[in-house]
Amino acid sequence: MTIPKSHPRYESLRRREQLVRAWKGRLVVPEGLIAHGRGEAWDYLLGEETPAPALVAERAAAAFLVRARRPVISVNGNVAALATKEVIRLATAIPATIEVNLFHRTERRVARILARLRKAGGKDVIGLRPDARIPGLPSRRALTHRKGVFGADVVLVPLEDGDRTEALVRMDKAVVSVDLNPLSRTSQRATVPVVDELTRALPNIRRFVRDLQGNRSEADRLARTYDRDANLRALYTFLDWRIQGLARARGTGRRRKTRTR
Ligand code: PTJ
Repeated sequence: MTIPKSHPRYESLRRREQLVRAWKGRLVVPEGLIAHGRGEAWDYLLGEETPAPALVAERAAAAFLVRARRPVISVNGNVAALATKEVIRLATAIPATIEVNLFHRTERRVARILARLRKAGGKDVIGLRPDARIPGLPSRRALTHRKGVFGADVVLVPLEDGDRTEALVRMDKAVVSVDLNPLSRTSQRATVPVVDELTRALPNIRRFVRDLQGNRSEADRLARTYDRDANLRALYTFLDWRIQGLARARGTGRRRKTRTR
């Protein structure tokens, strides 16, 4: 299906098409389509734009990644479907290792996602033949690499399940999450929870990485002073303001700002 660029929901529909295509190509699992719908619902509430608190978290995320000794970006099926190029651009900018790590793991799907990342220019990309296990994780998500997530000091985990975030934090790693759901266990447990849509968050983080690479003292300051609880509180306040605004607009018969189909 060709979606006209003039369609008011062009970006959202394009993302859906990308996911469906990746599902047909067996990169994405059906559960990934459900997870995407959940993310979309939150994005509606957030106004389909990066909220200011998310921008603050994205800058802090960049600071952690710039200062890291062994930064790793974890990629699953949905992330590969939606943001292969952006993951590679970010990994190149940091620079970071990319590890394919799947919740619904099959070696074939890992191989397919690896091939997609390499074809798009990914160099330091691993995932097959894992040589370590994340302690305390019963799922196949635990299978990992010493050179990747297992040995990392900072791990970027987009569209993650809460179990692994918790396990990685227990391992004393700094975990940067990207998850539109501010109530998910991932957002609640990550060191730097970025509550934003993946394809908006990754380019923002990359821009901040570029800025901070030229200003290490600012990166140090940000990593030292970043307050995740205050940032999440600001996000909840933003959500509250959005919903109150929608309620007021309805009460007065004014048009809602939320874009609808
Ligand atoms: O490819 P696999 O096997 O590793 O499986 C990937 C999924 C996504 C199915 C797996 O990690 C999973 O089940 O994730 P969850 O527990 O559903 O969590 C995904 C989270 O990502 C949810 O909280 C969604 O709100 C959020 N989300 C979905 N799409 C986006 C998103 N957040 C940001 N940007 C999105 N585009």
